[in-house]
Amino acid sequence: MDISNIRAQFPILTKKIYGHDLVYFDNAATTQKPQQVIDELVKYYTEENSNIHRGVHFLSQYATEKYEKCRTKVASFINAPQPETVIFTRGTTESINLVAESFGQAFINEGDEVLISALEHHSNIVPWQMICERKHAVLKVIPIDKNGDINIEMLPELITSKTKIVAIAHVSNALGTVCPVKEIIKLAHEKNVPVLVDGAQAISHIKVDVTDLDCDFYCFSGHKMYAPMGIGVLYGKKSWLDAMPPYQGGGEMIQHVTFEKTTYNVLPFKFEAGTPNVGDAMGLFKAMEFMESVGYEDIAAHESRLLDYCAERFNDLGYVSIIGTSAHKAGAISFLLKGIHPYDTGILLDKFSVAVRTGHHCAEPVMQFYGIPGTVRASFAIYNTLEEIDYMIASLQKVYSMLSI
Ligand code: C6P
Repeated sequence: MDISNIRAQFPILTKKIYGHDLVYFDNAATTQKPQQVIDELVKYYTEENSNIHRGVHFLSQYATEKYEKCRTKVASFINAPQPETVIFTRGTTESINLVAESFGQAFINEGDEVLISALEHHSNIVPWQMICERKHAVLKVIPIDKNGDINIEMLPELITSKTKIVAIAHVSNALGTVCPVKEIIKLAHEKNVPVLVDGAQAISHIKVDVTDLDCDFYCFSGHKMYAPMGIGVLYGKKSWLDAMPPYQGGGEMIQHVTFEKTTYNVLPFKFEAGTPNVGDAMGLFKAMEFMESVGYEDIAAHESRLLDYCAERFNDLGYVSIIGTSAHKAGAISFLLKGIHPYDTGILLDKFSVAVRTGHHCAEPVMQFYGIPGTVRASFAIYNTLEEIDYMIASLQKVYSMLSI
């Protein structure tokens, strides 16, 4: 794999910040965009822009066809059985809120239980808390161990006859732990409990096959997989999506409206009220093409080399503690310099033009578990290099010598 060829496709990577070459290690927050994605947005708004599904004119039909082609491509990208099981949303957060609200409205009642894990991002906690509060249901949590692995042995006792859904991250954004979602889904299904997988941090690193996983719902954001912000996906099994009520009301999601009664549209339109994000769907199409041009095998191999190398270099320094030491990690490494607040490390790294994320990473319960205010997180993408890690390590040595006096 030719990384310099891949890097050449990302114009922002030539940017200098404070006079240094940008080292972008904040890919878990959002990835950078390749030229073909950027070009597609310009092309769409220059030549193709139109509202879709409602015009008889050329542009409307053309844009409709391209938008639906994107849905079909997403379906094949994640091996969903039918395109109509792919719902476009604004991102993972909206996908999870859609399920919590709509599934919760139909299937969660007083005294029922929703099971999540202690690793979750706030987006996979708060929507469930909100529906549980409204329905007087109970939110239960699968604990994690010191390595940041989910305590899967506890699952059989945590899934009870009252459990209505399990919602779990595929990859933890705070620690990088890859969760054994296939095993969790199998265990939950043995008790007829559906499973939602938050794939926000998995989709750019791991080949996702929703049919093989047999998950009931899978959620991800385009912007974490080289696509624009503002477009995301909810995959759902057709039987669940058919049984769930609409999430939002408005244009497009209806069949007929009278003041007395409204009948709803078929899938996927039932869950896509209002004008959708057509331009960014086009960008998502190009992002999937980009990822396919590299291939998941090469992506995973390269990124795991980066992770292993980074962990080794941290260990060599002797004053770095890695937070989250699971044997199964993808994409991100969280760490602390001994005795130094993560914000201080992050702010100084920025001065060396190294972009990392600091803080609780919208996963406060994970930080509470470790009894720390937050971490510094370096998260990698396909265009990152070992040399960039060397540069971060050299920068960290300077940061440590400045702050450890
Ligand atoms: N995590 C991070 O820096 P949205 O914002 O809807 O695209 O994704 C939300 C989300 C849900 N689940 C997980 C596991 C996530 O990591 C994220 C987003 C970013 O870690 C921004 S907080």
